[in-house]
Amino acid sequence: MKKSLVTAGLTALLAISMTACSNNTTGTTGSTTTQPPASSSSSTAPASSSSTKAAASGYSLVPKDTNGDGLITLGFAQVGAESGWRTANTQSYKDYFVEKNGFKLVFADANQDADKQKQDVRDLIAQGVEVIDLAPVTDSGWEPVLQEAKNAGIPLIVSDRQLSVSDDLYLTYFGGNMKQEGDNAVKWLEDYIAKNNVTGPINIVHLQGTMGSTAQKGRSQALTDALAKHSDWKVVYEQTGEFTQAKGQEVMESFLQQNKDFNVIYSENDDMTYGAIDAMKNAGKDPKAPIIISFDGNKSAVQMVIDGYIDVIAECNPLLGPQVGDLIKKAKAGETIPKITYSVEGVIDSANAAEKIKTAFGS
Ligand code: GZL
Repeated sequence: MKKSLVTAGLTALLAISMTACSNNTTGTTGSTTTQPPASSSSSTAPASSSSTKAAASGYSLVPKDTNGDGLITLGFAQVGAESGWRTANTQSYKDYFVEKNGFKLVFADANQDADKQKQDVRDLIAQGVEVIDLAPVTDSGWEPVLQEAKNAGIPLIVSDRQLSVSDDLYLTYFGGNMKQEGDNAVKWLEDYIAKNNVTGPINIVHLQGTMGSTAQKGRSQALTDALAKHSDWKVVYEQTGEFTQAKGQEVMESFLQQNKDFNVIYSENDDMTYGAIDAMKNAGKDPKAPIIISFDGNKSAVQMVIDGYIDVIAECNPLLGPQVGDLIKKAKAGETIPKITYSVEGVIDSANAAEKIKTAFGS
């Protein structure tokens, strides 16, 4: 039971005996895991999908070996290198898209700059790659560039984060369902509160990811929906930490200077969570006092669940390379390709962290 949350009926007793309690951080919450442990940390996680025949979506381009070198040249327009998730995602592409698997990789790093990324895709088109995979920094303003790729006859796949564009501008999407990830995290908190008879206000510090990315929009929407459902939940601070550890620490430091009460941190990725924990430590605050909700599932974050710092991680699988490669091969062979395929993802808490750390990605 986290020190900063009190339960109904035992409030007075707990207040007296709290100092004597062992620091049992997540207590019996493990049984509140609200999702069956998913295997999403492996790159072969099953996925849910809504099948739409390519032709029906008004998109008929498929990958072809146009230069006859016996390989499919993939141009990968990556977000940047902002987080442990991103590093693992990039590595999964560099490991998979090699000649022995029938591919050649051309890699572009947008350094988290949405405008640069649009130029990156135009450069890949100019280089004549045979298929493009776009992991978009943010989800808007892409129609012209996608149309240029279509006009050039280069099939385009969207991965990791979705786009707000019509179906006839891309071949398929593969990645996480970010709203579902947020709903998974919210459900875990609701179950924790019920199971531990927590009363009193739930004061939430909300560290948002890169604004305008569907990772941030989906995870933030889940919290917005929860606030509408629970009148005693309140966001006492909301800032973007841009999915980086440094910025996450910086925004948490500025919040702590306000000396406001809080008992939950809802942090939209592990790297910002690390920064927030460092900020609490540097300010002389007990980082194990609040409930900490994080996203992704880096190995070091799973270890922090085991050590009682993080209470729950909503999984987000970065190991997309092999599954994107499989979709490309199926499309090339003329098979029906689902328009959307989501990774199946659950939550990691004290109940399954010891098992999950065995296959957790990254360091
Ligand atoms: C999610 C991905 C997000 C991760 C962050 O699919 O786009 O971007 O949650 C990463 O760690 O920076």
